[in-house]
Amino acid sequence: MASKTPLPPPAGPASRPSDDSGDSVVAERKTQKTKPPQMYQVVMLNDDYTPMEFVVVVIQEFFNKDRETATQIMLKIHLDGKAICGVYSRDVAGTKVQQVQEAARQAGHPLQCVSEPVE
Ligand code: TYC
Repeated sequence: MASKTPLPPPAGPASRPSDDSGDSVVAERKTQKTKPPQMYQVVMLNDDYTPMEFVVVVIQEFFNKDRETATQIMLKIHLDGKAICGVYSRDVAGTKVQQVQEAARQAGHPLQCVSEPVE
């Protein structure tokens, strides 16, 4: 078979009618469709009985802070009555609260923390 039927020229922009005739209309969305998820801050509360050292260790362990940062947060709670330990999605914030409450319960301290929507 020496003779072959020549292939048709490749279809491309030049051989095809343009998709955009110039009079098409594109609807632009005015507002963002999806909002960023609501975030939750975990706030730790002061009390008169939980040892400072225990609070520092809890903040280091469950909120991934170094010892110096954890100490500063603990002192802020002690002086101001409360402080934010971290900001997370709702599920993660809820888990942090449970972890802190369980650690405090096991150790016999009244340490409390709560999760609340940011803003
Ligand atoms: N106020 C406590 C004390 O004097 C220390 C403390 C700090 C307790 C922070 C709770 O979230 C807390 N021993």
